[in-house]
Amino acid sequence: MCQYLPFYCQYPGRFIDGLPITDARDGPLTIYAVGDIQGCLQPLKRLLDNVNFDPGNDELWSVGDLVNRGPESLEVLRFCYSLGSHFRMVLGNHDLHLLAIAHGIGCPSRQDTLGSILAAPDRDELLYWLQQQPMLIADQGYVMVHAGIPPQWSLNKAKILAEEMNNVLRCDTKSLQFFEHMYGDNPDIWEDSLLPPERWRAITNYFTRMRFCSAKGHLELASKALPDSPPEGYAPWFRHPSMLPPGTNIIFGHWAALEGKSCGQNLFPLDTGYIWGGPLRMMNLNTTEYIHQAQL
Ligand SMILES: [Mn+2]
Repeated sequence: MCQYLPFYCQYPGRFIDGLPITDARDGPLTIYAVGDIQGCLQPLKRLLDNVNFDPGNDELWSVGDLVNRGPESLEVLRFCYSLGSHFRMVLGNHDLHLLAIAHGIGCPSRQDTLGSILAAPDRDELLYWLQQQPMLIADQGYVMVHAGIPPQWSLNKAKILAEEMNNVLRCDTKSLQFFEHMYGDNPDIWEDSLLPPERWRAITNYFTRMRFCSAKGHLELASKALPDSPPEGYAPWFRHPSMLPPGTNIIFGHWAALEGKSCGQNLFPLDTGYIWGGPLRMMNLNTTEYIHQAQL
């Protein structure tokens, strides 16, 4: 199922782009990836207890949306931050919404539960850390994004555009400009000629909000349709022929209505909608096994 796993298993260390990194760890390293946590710390802790997660050795990856809607957004941020280099994540739309509000730009909605973070004495440290996080991780034989990768982008292109956003988020002036113009559904199609801030909004909408798109990559962000009954001319992003290398393993979240059902052989949908009454899903990346925590 995972074409890179045998290679990985020969070298139980860490890789970036296939090259082993020498570090001081010994013993087996297990990497787990968890779906949209959205401020629900207790089920996450149960999952980690159930697999005997070793924070000094194992790694926890998150598909993003650490915060919002759930009761313990601040505690989730603090917990993930406390894992140091043993935690890796990609940004989700709720994480970006939090950052925009913290910069005085976004408007909290009535369902938002971000107040405890904004009032916390350690908010600046936590938010600074959050804003350093990437929109795409390609490592260990997996590609992880919050929502997806559109059919018209190669993996290399997706990596380059994600890196462009890393640079935006790490620059004080560019990041403010980005957040000021982040909200909105247009442009609905990628063009290489797009210029900031529309360019940044388009990249962000693909990586963090996409569900349905056309075969050419037109985004349909307004639809509340179920995955099996898409609006005319559109389909779930992963149904279209893509530019990704065959067999690319994609870990993603964001789409609770998929209910974690199989989307294809190399696709790993991790958002099973804990915040909507479903289980919280975690995946062992070494084995591709799913582990679930039911509602507490
Ligand atoms: Mn999301």
